[in-house]
Amino acid sequence: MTAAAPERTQVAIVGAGPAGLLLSELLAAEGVESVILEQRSRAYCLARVRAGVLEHDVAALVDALGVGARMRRDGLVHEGIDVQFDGAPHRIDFMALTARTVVVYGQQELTRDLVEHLEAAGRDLRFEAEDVAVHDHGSDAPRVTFRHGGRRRELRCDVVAGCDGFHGVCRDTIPASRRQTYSIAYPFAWLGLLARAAPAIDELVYCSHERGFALYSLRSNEVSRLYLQVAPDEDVERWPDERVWAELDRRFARAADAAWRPTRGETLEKSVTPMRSFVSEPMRDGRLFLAGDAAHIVPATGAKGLNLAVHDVELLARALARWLRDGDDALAARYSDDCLARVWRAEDFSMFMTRLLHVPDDPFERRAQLARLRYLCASEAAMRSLAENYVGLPADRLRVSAPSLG
Ligand code: RFL
Ligand code: PHB
Repeated sequence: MTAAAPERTQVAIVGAGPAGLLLSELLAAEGVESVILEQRSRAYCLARVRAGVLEHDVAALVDALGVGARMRRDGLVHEGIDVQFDGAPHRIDFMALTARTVVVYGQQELTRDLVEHLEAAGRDLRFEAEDVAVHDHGSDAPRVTFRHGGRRRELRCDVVAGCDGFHGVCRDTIPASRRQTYSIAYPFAWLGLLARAAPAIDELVYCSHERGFALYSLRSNEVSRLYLQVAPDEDVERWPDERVWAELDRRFARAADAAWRPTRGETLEKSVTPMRSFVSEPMRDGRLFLAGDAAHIVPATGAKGLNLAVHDVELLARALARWLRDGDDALAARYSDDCLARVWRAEDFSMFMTRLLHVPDDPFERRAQLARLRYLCASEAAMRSLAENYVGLPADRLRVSAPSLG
């Protein structure tokens, strides 16, 4: 295989998930050049079904970048969620409790909006980049090597942004002696179903049932997204459509309305997702900066993964612009600490939501959990705490800046 002449950019971005795509947009808005290297094909990236909930400020950022037209048209603004247990739904009213909302808009759609916007603007986005490897990030002249279009290539840069998700290569480029990882593996996974079916709900229903957790979400007025708590090693083949719908009917059953059940429809996608919590610290090593799932994973119960990725790259773009354009590295020096303040808050909230709703084996734990659920839905203070975390906390709630008592 022949080698192409080395190329150069300011920021080499590894990965075209939401973190990498949005980082490229944000950098361009600051006048900083970047190249995105993505191992998968364009079609694969646009077809990947994942998250669905955008925090209030994340939706506002997408808008401010000029990429929000379709999200504002097709996205669904939700002013609350239902928490269901003992066969009855209980509403948590975000609007009343926080004056903020969330936008339900598929990550798949946001990815399409970003890819099309980057391509229309003529930005450098390369799909099917193979064998991506980061070199010399401890020096002033980092490089990324890869294969593309049948040639070996080298991209020289000022900084590498590792936006390559949990299974990417960037995190492991940092020597184990210079990072610390923290993780929890939960004893269950989610079976996710995307169905062409008009949702029988107006807002998401998080349901804790003796048979296990279930989540009723949606993508549009015609497409529903449903999840079931299953065993961690569950084989999707053991879940033909009829079994999935029957189990959803059981878990979502409402005592006050025996006829109510999820609307059925053609299966568009079905898969099993593990639930895990993971953080790798610090999020920077030399000239390699990690963002999004490359540095941290949350269980999906809190709907925080995509939102965290966006918050990371918002800080990263600002820090890199200050450094590479203005010569001031103060924000770059703080990048990891600034991100981790929000990351750990979201880790705690996601673990809280997961433990609140997924059914434990231990009967003592289950009875305590039901007491927690009843308290949550009876106490305005408890509901407000959940609501403000769910819609997204402003930065000033992530640190204690002054003594608050005394
Ligand atoms: P991504 O989206 O994984 O993108 C990483 C990209 O890097 C590429 N890549 C490489 N490229 C080049 N060379 C390599 N060696 C590479 N290795 C990997 C990959 O192909 C990919 O394109 O990470 P990013 O950008 O950090 O974004 C994170 C989000 O995708 C993730 O946190 C969310 O999907 C999590 N999540 C949710 N987040 C929310 O905020 N709200 C939700 O409602 C929500 N629901 C969910 C979720 C995730 C789920 N699954 C399937 C994990 C529901 C589910 C079921
Ligand atoms: C989704 O719609 O995919 C979704 C919504 C809320 C969650 C997780 C996933 O907490």
